[in-house]
Amino acid sequence: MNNEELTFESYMAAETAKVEAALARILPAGWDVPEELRAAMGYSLMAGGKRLRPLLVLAAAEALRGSKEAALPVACAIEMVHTYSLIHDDLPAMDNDDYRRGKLTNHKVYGEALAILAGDALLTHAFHAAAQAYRIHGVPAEQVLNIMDDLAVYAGACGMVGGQAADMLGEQGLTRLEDLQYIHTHKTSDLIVFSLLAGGRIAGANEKQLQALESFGYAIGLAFQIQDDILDVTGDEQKLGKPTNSDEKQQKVTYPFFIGLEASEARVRELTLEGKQVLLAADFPRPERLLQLADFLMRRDH
Ligand code: GRG
Repeated sequence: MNNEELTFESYMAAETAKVEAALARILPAGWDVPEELRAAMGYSLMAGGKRLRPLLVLAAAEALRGSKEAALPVACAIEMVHTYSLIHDDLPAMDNDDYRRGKLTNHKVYGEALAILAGDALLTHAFHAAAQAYRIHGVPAEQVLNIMDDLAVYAGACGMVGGQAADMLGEQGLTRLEDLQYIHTHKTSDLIVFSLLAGGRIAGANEKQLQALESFGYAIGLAFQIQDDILDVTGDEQKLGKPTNSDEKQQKVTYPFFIGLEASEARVRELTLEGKQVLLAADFPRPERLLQLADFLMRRDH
């Protein structure tokens, strides 16, 4: 059976397995890495998670009939960056969380210093991983350079790190929905947009196609984060083994805090629809998996 004939569930299972296998090979056994550092990196990288960002890289490449094999190194790179951000976010200096994905957080197992280094190593190794799109799969060097440039920008000071800083600095007095939206855009949507652009670039997307992927990404990225805010209020984090304190939940300034739960749910549906319409208007040869992923994110319960 070829890929297009698989049900969405089988497609997701097959793509996730491909990503997991590639991630498991990311630090070859022969490389001279201190054993504890290797273990700390692998502990969080291989701890499950939805693998959403890699799946978006692969689906964007597929939407433009690009090679998913060639997209795989970049899919791994973005998951490494995402994993580093989670490790650092859980540290005592930031969110001070004991559990992530139902397991003890990295610093709870390896100590703070090694957790910081594991995050640093995942971030820097991500650029090496992305380079394999050129070295092994022959993606043109210019495309890979653009992907690496995007990665630095979308994950860095004007992207995810900037969003995290704004979140931290505004923690005491966030009073406007626009400010929350700024945080969501950078902290969450930027890596989603990067993933879509990277898949598009691997497939040789033109400027118009990249613009459509970007608009789609910002729409589903915000929908994804509002859904996260909704799940925060409705308490599904407990399913992941993360104990939540009900006072903490009520105090959190999230989307439902500003516009209420029902309006937030409606916004998730609207944004998903908007994103899908942009993609359909762009006339990609195989947009089906991206459209299905958008619906999947809207319906998710964790
Ligand atoms: C420390 C530089 C730095 C950044 C941290 C990712 C992040 C930024 C903070 C984590 C907290 C949070 C709610 C971020 C918003 C993005 C988000 C919803 C992350 C969780 O992503 P999922 O749901 O996680 O894809 P899994 O576990 O499925 O990979």
